[in-house]
Amino acid sequence: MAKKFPQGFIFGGATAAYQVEGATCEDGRGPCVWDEYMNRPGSRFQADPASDFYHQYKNDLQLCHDFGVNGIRISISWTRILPDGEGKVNPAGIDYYNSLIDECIRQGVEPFVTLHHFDTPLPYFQDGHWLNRKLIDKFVDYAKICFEAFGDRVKKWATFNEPWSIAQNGYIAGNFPPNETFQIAKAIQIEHNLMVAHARALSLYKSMNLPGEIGIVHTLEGKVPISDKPEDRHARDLDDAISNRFMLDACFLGHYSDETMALIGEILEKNHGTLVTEPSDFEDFSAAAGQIDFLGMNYYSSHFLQAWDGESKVFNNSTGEKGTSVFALKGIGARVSNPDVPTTDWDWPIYPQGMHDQLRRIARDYPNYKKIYISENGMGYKDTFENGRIDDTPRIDYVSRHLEAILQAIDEGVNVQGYYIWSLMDVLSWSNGYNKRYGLFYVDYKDQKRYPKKSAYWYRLMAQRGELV
Ligand code: BGP
Repeated sequence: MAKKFPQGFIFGGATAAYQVEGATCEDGRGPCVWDEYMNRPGSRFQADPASDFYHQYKNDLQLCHDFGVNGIRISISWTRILPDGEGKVNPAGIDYYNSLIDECIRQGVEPFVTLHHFDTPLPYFQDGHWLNRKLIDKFVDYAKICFEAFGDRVKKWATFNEPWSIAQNGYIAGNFPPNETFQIAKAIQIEHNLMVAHARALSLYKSMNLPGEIGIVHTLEGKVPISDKPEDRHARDLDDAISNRFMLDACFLGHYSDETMALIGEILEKNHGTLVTEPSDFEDFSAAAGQIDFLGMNYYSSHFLQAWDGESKVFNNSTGEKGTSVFALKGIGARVSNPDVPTTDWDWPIYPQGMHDQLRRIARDYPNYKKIYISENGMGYKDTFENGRIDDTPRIDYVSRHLEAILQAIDEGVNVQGYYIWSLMDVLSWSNGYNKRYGLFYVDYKDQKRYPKKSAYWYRLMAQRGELV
């Protein structure tokens, strides 16, 4: 198999505003849902200063430049731009992102900008979050301000990061605010509402004739039946429908297929829920599906599914104590361990084949997809820091096996044009804090100094040669 990446392939690094910026109270930024959440008594960690990217972005972009990282995923903090979520624009917020974007360009590091990476303004979160359709209009208004302010220089936009994580983690697994559990119908409604907001922002962007492209970032979790039994295969189909297929249909078909709705309907029935849609939603879907420029695909892991007819039960391993996770959902299935597949300390199966299979699946089921960027992939690891050296060989192994899976899919005709490692530098992990590190660059949180890990040197060599090394 060819080890060369296609011409122009992006070797990027990914970040997200809330996980790297810190400075949550500086320069007029308003509160987002996570500020209130992390500041509750008993919270295990805080978002200040995180990786202090708000002040250190020039150093980080210099590191990108020096290490061959030619693309960076950043997100815009909605409440830096609009402290109340709507109304008066905060000039300091616009200034910050202008400087950041200009510095990216100056260093030859192309910015890939996500409008919403989990950090909904606090007042909207308190007013029903994405269950409240009012938020759809608010999001589109905010998107317009960003397109107008930065759209001359930003050439890659994503509307949302991982709608499924907002829905699943907040309303099923309970490890994101509002910490609800097993509200499966609410999660499906949120997915739908987010797809409407995505579609409307995307069409707005297209109507503005700006010189860039726009898509969405989905986390595509591989779903594999643990056996060939029909009931395990059906559990796989159900989990795939709620996690992946429902939203991919909205984004790329412009409607929910009958097969998808049969699976979603079965899940809703078993959980005594309904989905509320409006006829105009499907006009919005269809208009956006005809114009979407790319899929941003985040891939970390796959799940092995077994039939499950019990009640829902979940235990989130958020400390890295291997082997403690539990995940079984009523009307869907149980995610079980596969003894042949290794896992990270946080129980995420390491399964590059799943990435290849998801890439092939996009090309097969959504042939209008145009192109894919791998917008996140990487390994959470408890790095050890010894005299300024960080030997993260397991991470290099993880990433290189996933890049091999990508190259295989490219070889088979899937159009993948870039890879953004999660993460550029060590960052705040939403529900795991600071001991789960992902970065190419180690952050010493005591003084915010950066240290290239072994993986950073490896990544640079690969980027220089344009081939897997
Ligand atoms: C994705 C998010 C990222 C990042 C990553 C790693 O779901 O888009 O923001 O956090 O996962 O997840 P975690 O930090 O939970 O290990």
